[in-house]
Amino acid sequence: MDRKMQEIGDKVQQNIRLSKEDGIYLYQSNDLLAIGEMARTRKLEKTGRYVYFNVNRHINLTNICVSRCKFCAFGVDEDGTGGPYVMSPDEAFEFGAEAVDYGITEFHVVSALHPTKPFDYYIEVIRRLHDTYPHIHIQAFTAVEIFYFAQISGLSVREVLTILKEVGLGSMPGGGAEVFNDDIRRELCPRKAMSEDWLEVHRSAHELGIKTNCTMLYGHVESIEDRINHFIRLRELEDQAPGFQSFIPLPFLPENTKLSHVRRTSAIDDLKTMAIARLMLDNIDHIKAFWIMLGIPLAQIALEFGADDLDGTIVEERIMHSAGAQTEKGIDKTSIIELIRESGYTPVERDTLYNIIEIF
Ligand code: V47
Repeated sequence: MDRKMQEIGDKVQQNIRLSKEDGIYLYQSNDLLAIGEMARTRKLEKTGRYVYFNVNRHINLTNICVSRCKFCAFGVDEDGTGGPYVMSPDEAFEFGAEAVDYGITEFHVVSALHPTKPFDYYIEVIRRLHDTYPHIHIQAFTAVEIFYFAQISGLSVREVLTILKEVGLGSMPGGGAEVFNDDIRRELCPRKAMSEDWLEVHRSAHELGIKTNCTMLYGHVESIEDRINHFIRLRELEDQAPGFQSFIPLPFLPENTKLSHVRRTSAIDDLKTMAIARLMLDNIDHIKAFWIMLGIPLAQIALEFGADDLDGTIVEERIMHSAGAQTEKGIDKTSIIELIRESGYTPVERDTLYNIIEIF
């Protein structure tokens, strides 16, 4: 181990925050096991041998989207190819209700930026699910959607969040963050919230007592410096307005996107990113290995690289599968418990807010 790596190791041991230069150094290093070991130590300090999962159902209300981000294979035009669909509030309700008997504790509702549906439509979807199943937590709408709802309704972001909270929104997922470099956003996704907009929505949510997650989409056109800047902006927001529960690194899946020429990230990059996220995001407790994207074998290994959560059982994932994810669209609870046990960790079913439901 060289001197700089030793220095970073000492900082990690003494809980001293890593700098931007440290983060870049880690990315440039080939000493994957040293990086993994530091991240594993941090994970063990934070959450011991627990590895969390939840039993949830994803409901993607529509794939019709005015944003049409270059990295996305899910969004389509209203009158175009690719099977445009939009669920009515009744259909969304039925789709969610089907999963209730499987013991889900969370509805994970994410939409697209639909050209004509009014804000009332989204309110109605949340209200219906919450009124019938008040015990099931609703995690809904990325910051990009919330920002869009404010634009289409003429309300402020704070008003949009307050209304959604009143009808049953419990927390927000972390999507839409992509990478906080507005030159890249202008190139890949110019028609949606910019970096500061995304961060401000999460700040408002945290101030209103709504917990959120955060993500980073990596492995497209961004640089290592962009990734480290992204981590730094997330942890600065968490310092100022705490409320992030977990971070989910999202490796870019190029299939069926306008960036299909880009090579998929390597396992080395995925594991490094997991570990460096754990080390840089010292004020965010949970790091998720989203098995849907990584695949189960790599998600299991990621548990040795700082991850402490495998997300959920999901049932029917659409966004990543449009972009070529080869994994199943869902997994049952017994299998998720088994794969955590196989990795030598203790499976813990959690609710969305990380309250423990059962330790297996
Ligand atoms: O915002 C879109 C990303 C996100 C692709 O908060 C892609 O717990 C890779 O954010 N390749 C949506 N990624 C999913 C998401 C999420 C998933 C699971 C859990 C949570 C959580 C959040 O997926 C989008 C975008 O950043 N994305 N297209 C693609 N081709």
